Amino acid sequence: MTTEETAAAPAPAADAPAAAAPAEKAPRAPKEKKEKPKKEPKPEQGDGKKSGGGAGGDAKGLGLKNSKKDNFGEWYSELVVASELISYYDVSGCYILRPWAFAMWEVVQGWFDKRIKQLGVQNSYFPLFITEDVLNTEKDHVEGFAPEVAWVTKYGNSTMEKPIAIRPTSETVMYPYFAQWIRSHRDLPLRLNQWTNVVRWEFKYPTPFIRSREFLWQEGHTAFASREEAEKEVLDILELYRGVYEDVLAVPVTKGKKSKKEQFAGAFYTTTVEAYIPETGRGIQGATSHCLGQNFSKMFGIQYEDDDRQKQHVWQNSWGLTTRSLGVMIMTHADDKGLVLPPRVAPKQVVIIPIPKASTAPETVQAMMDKVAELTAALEAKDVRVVTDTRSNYTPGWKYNHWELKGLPLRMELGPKDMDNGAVVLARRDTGAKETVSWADVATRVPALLETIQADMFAAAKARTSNCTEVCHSWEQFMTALNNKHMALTPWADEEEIEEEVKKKSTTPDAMGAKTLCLPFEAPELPEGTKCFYSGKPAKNWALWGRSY
Ligand code: 87F
Repeated sequence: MTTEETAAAPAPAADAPAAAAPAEKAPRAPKEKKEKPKKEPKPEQGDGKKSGGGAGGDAKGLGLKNSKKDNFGEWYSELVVASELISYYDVSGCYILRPWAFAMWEVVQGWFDKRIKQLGVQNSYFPLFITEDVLNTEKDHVEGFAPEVAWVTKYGNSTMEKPIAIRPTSETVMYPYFAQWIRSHRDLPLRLNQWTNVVRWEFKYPTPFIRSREFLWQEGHTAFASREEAEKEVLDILELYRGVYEDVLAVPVTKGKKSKKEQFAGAFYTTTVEAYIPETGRGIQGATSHCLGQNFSKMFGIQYEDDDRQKQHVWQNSWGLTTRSLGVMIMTHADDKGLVLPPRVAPKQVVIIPIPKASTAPETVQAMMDKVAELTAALEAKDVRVVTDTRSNYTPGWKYNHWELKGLPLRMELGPKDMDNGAVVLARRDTGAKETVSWADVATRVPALLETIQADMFAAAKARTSNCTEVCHSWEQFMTALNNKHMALTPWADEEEIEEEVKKKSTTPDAMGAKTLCLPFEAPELPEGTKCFYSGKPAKNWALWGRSY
C-alpha cells in the first residue's frame, strides 16, 4: 500500500469495482479506489448528562480515539465526523457539508467575494450541463481529464440521444458566450466569477474536503485587451488566495509558478499557492491562478476590434479556489482533542459557559444568567460571534470537551467565585492558556485576544512549515529530506525529463514519488554557476519539491 492510500484515510475495499468508462471514446478509467462504508461514530457517546442533579457528570467518550501523530488518516476521518463538519454519503467520494463546515465556507466566500468585487469582477451563473460537442471544442486540454468527466446518459427510462456532461470546470461553457459578448475594446475587460459545485469523477482515494467527486468552488474567468492587464490580474488574484490561506485560515503558503509539467495544459502559465501538511510530509496545491494567454481566445474565436479596427484575440485568465482550503486548515491546526479553528474563520468564536454549583443560591444562578446575557450583548456589539451554553442537563466538563471538539477559539467560564470577583476566566483553545478578566474589560480584551490567537496560530504553523523545508544541492540530501517528510528546495535546470526521473527514482515501496510543487517567487539568490541538484547542469531557478496530495 502506498502512503497515498494510508496518509489520510482507511484502506479501500478490496473489491473496489472498476468503474464503467464514462464516455464512448474516453480512455479506460482506472480502478476505482472505493471507500470502506463508514459507520459514523456517534460523536458524543459519553452522554455527559447529569444524574440526579449532581455536578459530576460524565465527560468521557467525547475524545478522539485516533491520534494525529500516530495514525493521521484515521484521526482525520474520525475528526471531521465527530466535530460535525461532515457526514459520509452513500455515493463514494461525496460528503455532506454540515452547517459547521458550510458556515466556514461562507466566511471564505464572504472574504474573497468582497475583494474580487473591489477588483471589478462580477458574479454570474452558467449552466451545469455541457453538450459533448462544446466540451470537445477544447479537446486537447480536456483529453487528459476525460476519464473524470461524468455524463448524464438517461432521463426517466429513456436513453438520451446525446449524453450531456456535468461541468468539471466551465471554460467550454463560458467562452462561446465571451465570443458573442465581446465585440470591441469597449467590451473589455470582461471579468466574471461564479460560485458553484463541480463534478470530477476522481479515481484516487477520496478524502473529505481534500479530494471529493463533487466539490464547491469559485471559478473566475476574465478577458482583457492586453497581456499586461491580464498578467497583473493573475498576481492580484494569487495575492487574494494567499490572503484566504494565511490571513483567514492561518495556513502558510508558498506562492510560485507551476513547472511546465505541472501547469494546466490549457494555460500559458499557471501560478499557485502551495501548502504543506507536516504529519504526512505532503505538499498540497491550495489554489491556482492561470494566465491562459490567447490559447482559448484562438480556440473559441474571442476577438475585439482595436482602435485601428483591427481584430485582436483577447488575453484571458482563469482562477479557482475550492472547499479543499477548509481541509488544509483542519489538517494544519486540529489536534487530538478536535478542531482548532482560527478565530477569523470560526463560525462561533467564544462560548460562554456559566458554572452554577448544586449549592449555588437561585438568586445567584439568576444573576449569573443575567451576566451571561449582558456579556454576550457586549461582545456581539463588537462583532464577536458568541454562543452561550446554558444547558442544565450537561456537566461543565462535558461542555468543555464538546466545544473543544468543535474548535472554538475561546471559552469563557463564569462560576460562583467569578460572580463574587466580577470577573470571568478565558481559556484559549490553541494553547490551553487561561486568564482572568474583569467584566468591564471583557469587550476589549476578547477581540484583542482573538486577534492574538489568529496571529499565534499562523506563526506556529509557519514555523512548522519552515522547519520542514530543506535546501538541497545533491540527490542524497534530496532523498534524506523527503524521507524525513520534508520538502526540498533545490536549484534546478528546469527540464521536464528531470521531473519525470525524479518522480520515478524517489518512488519507494511505501511512498509515492516527488514532484515540483512550484518555482517559488521568493527564493534565495541563485549565484551564477549554481548547479542543478539532480543533473549537475547550470541551474535556471529554484524549485520546491515534495510528495503531494
Ligand atoms: C477535469 C475534467 C475535465 C481540471 C478537469 O484550475 C476538465 C478539467 O480542465 C480541467 N480538471 N481542469 C483544469 C481546470 C482549469 C481551471 N478552470 C477554472 C482552474 C481554475 C478554475
